[in-house]
Amino acid sequence: MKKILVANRGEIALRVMKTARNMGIKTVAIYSEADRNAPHVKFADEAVCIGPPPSNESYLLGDKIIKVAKELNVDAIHPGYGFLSENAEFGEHVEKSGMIFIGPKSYAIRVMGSKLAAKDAVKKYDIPMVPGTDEAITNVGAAKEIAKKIGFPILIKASAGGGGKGMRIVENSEEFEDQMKRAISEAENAFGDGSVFIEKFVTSPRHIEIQVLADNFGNTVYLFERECSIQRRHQKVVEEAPSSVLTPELRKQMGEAAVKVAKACDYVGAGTVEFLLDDKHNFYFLEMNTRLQVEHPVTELITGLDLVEQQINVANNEKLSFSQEDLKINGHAFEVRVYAEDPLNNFMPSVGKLEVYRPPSGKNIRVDDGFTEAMQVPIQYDPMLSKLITYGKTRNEAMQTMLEAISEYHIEGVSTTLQFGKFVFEHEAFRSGNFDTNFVKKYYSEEKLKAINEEEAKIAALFALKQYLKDSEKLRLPKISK
Ligand code: MV4
Repeated sequence: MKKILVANRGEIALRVMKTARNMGIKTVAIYSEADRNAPHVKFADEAVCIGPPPSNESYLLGDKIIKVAKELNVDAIHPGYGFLSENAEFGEHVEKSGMIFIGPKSYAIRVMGSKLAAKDAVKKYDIPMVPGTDEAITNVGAAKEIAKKIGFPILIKASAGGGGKGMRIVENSEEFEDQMKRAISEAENAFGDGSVFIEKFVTSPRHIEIQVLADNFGNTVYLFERECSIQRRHQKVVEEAPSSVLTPELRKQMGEAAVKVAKACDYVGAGTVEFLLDDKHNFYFLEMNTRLQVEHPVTELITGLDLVEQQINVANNEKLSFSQEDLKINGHAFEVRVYAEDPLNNFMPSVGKLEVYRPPSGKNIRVDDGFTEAMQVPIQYDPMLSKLITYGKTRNEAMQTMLEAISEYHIEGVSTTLQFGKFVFEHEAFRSGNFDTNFVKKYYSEEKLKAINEEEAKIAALFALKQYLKDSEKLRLPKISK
């Protein structure tokens, strides 16, 4: 592999290119007109503008991207996350055009893209699943009887959904028919596939996902878990590895279950198997994400592996150079996603110019970003500015480093979720490890954050005053009357 095109933008495009360059592989960037001056464009050995700002006229134009890649003699295409990364046809077209798609085979993408097909594929492997139906509901009356047996609340999920899209909670049997009708028509509209199924609603779960890695020779390993329960409306905000609640035994069980899920769909490359963990520490398979995920760095920090390097090696038809027994967890890592959103205004996207952009640096701090000072944050794309990642020998050390790194991260011109990250890392429930997916709903409010900010402003003012009073003696500054 001599040349890779990265079919993506922002921090992930840059992150993939950095590894490629370290491996002696040339890089090609594609970009939209909104991203002319973006770091991923400047970093790449070659860059091609593929269209106007809207994603469906640029980053989503699979065939155009393939054409560009062929013209530039590219050997492989890395899709990053989002955009074309879980588009089975795109992967197929890349391979048909004589290039390598750095990702799984289209079969795995298709199977896991349909929640019902995924359930069906893993059925024979004895993977724990939430009680529910495993076929598309055609008879609402019969489904209602099943729901009564399972017990309310139940959740209606769209087979073509995922990541929280197309889900509906039903509290009692009276509202069942109505909710079911809505769910089916919503799924039809959103995905062009009205297949829905029902599951028992696990009320306060943790969201734990397992990173897996597989080569073309039947070797599949798990790279342990990421705890992703701190999320807001299915948008993850803080992730960590390892989880503070898994015992070594449970870790092994979940890891081995994840490997079976990967095998069930002939998985090749880096993938993630999502589980719910209930309050009694029962785990249930939810879905598999067939891409490199945003939060992959926390896994890299605790395993010492470069996941993009592993993806490239596997795509190059190399065998994994290690086995499960070689893998050990070393230390603890956190990630805070820094979005250009205002946590004091319902997390509204806050676009504008990055008047000041100074990320922290130092030992045990990693910042994956795709922005520099004075850049405009485009409105067309995901508002994530960067990922702030910290490492420590222990969870406490990594938490402490995160709080320091947040306070050293200077961004002006747009509002960011950094102060929301600080709120999480100062919260007793988070610090003790005693939290679930309801953390944000349960503990966060704009009023609380405002109160913390005001309290801090008061303390800062008092410190300044104390210092002034001290200095005014020495420096003969004007005295403040008390
Ligand atoms: C669930 C669930 C509880 N019970 N399924 C969310 C993302 C997608 N992967 C599936 N998700 C969930 N599925 C059952 N049977 C809880 C989640 C879930 C969640 C639900 C509501 C609000 C926040 C959530 C965060 C993580 C997972």
